Amino acid sequence: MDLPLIAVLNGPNLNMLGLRQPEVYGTTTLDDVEQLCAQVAEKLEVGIDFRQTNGEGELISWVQECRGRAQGIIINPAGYSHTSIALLDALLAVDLPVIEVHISNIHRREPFRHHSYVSKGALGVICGLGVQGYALALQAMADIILNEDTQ
Ligand code: CA2
Repeated sequence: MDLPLIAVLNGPNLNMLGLRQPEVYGTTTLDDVEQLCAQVAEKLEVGIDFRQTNGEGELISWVQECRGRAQGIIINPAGYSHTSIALLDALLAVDLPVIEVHISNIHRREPFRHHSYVSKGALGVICGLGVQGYALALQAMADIILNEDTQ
């Protein structure tokens, strides 16, 4: 039988992870994050579809494609968190559980990062725990999906 699928979507500039600004985002690359997610997913017995894009439209299309295909969405919308009502609308329309992840603690940073439009469409938000936030989000999402019938 097919494993439940969790989409792990990453927004603009996260392809730079580990290559610039290590004082803010650490030294782990996005490839390392994908490997970490794959390891955690294997243990949890869920599948993942891990992607990154710099385009707002592409990110929105990927959210729409999750309908009927994935059971949950983990998203680090990066800069679009703070600007994109269109991304929020897509997440609300897809009607799947959403967990928002930020590597840094957006509330300790510049005021313009303190508000996320995406958070209104998220069941939960993890921020400030580094790339480990992705592993924690996967654990929480697997729990939500696998126990859906009993909630
Ligand atoms: O902390 C996070 O995960 C953020 O979503 C990262 C975004 C930022 O706009 C959000 O406010 C918080 C930035 C992603 C760009 O990441 C880079 C990593 C290394 C070098 C340059 C950018």
